[in-house]
Amino acid sequence: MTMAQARGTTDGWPDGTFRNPVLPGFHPDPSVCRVGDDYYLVCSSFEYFPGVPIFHSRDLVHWEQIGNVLDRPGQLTLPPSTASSGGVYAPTLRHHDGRFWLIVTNCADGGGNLLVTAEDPAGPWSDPVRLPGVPGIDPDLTWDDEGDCWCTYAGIEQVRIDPRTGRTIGEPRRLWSGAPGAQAPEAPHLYRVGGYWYLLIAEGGTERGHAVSVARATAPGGPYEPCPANPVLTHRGTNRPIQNTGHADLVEAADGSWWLVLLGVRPGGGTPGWHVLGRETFLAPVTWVDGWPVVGGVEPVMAAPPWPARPTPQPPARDDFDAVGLHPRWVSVRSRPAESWSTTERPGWLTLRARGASMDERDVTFLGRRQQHPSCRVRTLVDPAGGRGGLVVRLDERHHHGVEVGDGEARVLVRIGSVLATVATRAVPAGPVRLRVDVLAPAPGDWHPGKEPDVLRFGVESADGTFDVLAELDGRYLSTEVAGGFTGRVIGMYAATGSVHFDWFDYQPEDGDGDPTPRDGGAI
Ligand code: 6LW
Repeated sequence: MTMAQARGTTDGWPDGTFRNPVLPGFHPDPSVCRVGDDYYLVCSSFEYFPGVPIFHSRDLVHWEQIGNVLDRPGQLTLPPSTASSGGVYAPTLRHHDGRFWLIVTNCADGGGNLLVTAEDPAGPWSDPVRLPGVPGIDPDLTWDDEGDCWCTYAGIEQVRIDPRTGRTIGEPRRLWSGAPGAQAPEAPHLYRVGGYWYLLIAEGGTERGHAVSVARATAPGGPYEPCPANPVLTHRGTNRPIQNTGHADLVEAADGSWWLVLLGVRPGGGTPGWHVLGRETFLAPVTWVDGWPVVGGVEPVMAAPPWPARPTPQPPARDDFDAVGLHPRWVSVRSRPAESWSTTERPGWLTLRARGASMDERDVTFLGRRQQHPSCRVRTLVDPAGGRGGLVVRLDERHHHGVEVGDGEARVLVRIGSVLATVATRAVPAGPVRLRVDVLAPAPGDWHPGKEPDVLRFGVESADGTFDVLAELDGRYLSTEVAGGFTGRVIGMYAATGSVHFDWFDYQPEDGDGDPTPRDGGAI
């Protein structure tokens, strides 16, 4: 038994291990910072509103969402012209001078790089300071010993900025572009560790060739010396279950140990492999050897950190919509106008008022949450009340499957690229109807070259729980390899016409063995 396993019996780590990903589901481009014993982490959010989900942890493994950094229109505008996978890319979160600082790119029209600050990471965050002089994506923030603030961004380039006004000072300079010939040097983060400035970057693109490389210098502006062991992390060309590893951020834990948070994916099915949950956040230990970081692997089960587990509160499986406000995990596409939703029109119910007439429309009224588990069961009780709406699994406007009710009928609608089909219908009684989707990952070892990554069963549930499956669909069409882009599946409710009411929404993770008990004892 290892030390970690011995500790596991007493400090809450099951078997002395933790499970990766630490933030499952569409949570890419993680950036992390520590303040005392508290860790905070943010992710990209693209076309979803509110933007930039922020999480808190006391052990780097268990994370609780405490808000969204860009949670009001004055901070984040995603006009209808915003394409899916446009919008909010790759934030950097830092704590400096008693405040939290977040810099991020809004790739939508009229967006650009912006900076917000907060005393409390749960918010409120300030109105944005714009940085028109900082071109490109993936901005990083760091301060040198003189107090000068440096913004480093994809390319890899750097410019000094005044973070209070957003003005640039001097000209941008090129720092490094990673391995000769490698595509997409991006996601830079710059750290002072001992006598060196370390520049951590991603390269190879965010797909199977993704990698993390590092260079160091004695001043933030360089010259940079590449690590002889680059890339310090990549899973390219391997058969590991976690692929596309890259876009990392480094953090020193309170005990002096070092860790990376990074994005990776879990492709499923046959060849070429389809990942359906988006790019997820993983945790990996780091040691320092001869002045360079060495990553201790990114695997589904990892040795527990050398401190007690501190599980964080998680939302319950069921959202009853009894509160006036919404949990921060709920996201809409591009905007959430106040007149498009209500929890008070019919108290105890969520009312969605239609704008765009289907999930194909960029202004559809939609409220969803990330699919975070390979297998899960999602249900909602919906009263169409003369309108039309339902339960949908969304990748983007061109890739979504759902079951909706209206006019006394339930129907399963499938959108795959330019093809839209109603694949099943059945009559339903007037009044509230339970809609359900089961997502089922294949059993381990169930593989052939054309095997789907998962199947989705859509249908109607009766009050005794009997599931009338109207359609069973191949999940590959709701994967990133088919749809393209940077996001992952989001499952939720929508209104296509009228005002549609939802009494509750259940998201129940299921283990591969069919046991509906979530692995973290109730946490979703
Ligand atoms: C992000 C870039 C990347 O800006 O993907 O994986 C882009 N890395 O750094 C979108 O998330």
